[in-house]
Amino acid sequence: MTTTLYHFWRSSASQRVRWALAHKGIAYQSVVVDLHAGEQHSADHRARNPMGHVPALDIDGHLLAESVAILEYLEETRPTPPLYPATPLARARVRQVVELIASGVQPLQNLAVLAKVSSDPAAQRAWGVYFNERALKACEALLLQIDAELGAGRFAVGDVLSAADLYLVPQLGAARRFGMDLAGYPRLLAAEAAALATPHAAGATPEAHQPSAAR
Ligand SMILES: N[C@@H](CCC(=O)N[C@@H](CS)C(=O)NCC(=O)O)C(=O)O
Repeated sequence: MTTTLYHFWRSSASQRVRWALAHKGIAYQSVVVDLHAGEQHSADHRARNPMGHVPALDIDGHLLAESVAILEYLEETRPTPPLYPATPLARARVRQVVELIASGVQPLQNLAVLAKVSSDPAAQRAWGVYFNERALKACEALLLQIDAELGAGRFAVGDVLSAADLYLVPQLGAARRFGMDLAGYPRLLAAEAAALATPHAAGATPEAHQPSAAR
């Protein structure tokens, strides 16, 4: 049965799922939904995801959307290699980081929200920076708390790559696209460097999927 990912190169939520699929060794067919051309609003795409967002994943004969639901489905159906740690507390911490990003910042700065906020690129940028600074500051403090609680690790949570990293790295990319200098977040940068050095990180990045990369 073919697995198909509907995604867009620059989408941070798509990057999370590309990375999870690669991490778990799941081959997929790639279908681009061009957000800049408004293809997310087409009837075809709304049938895949009524919210009109990417990513959507057709897997095992099911059409799934929402990256959190997709990652947890992949984890439950293909547990190895894992993306969530074994102990309940560490799993809760991974989910806390995931939620901080998936609910606490990314939805506030996606294309539809920015378009509603203003048509002025400078105002959109100021909005994006405000919400990214707020969330990244919280995330920096959270990772330090987790280090104190579970023992300092190389990645966002502990010494094993987890879903927390798959959310953190794309969000740092989004913050940079808003022009932010991230030097004030050393714990986040250290986790990012460790995560980007893992085997499947580079293949999931926006740069690896932008249209010019395929030519
Ligand atoms: N909570 C969703 C977020 C999906 C989402 O916001 N996707 C963005 C791209 S990163 C999108 O499709 N935006 C289209 C738009 O805003 O029109 C998930 O984690 O999958």
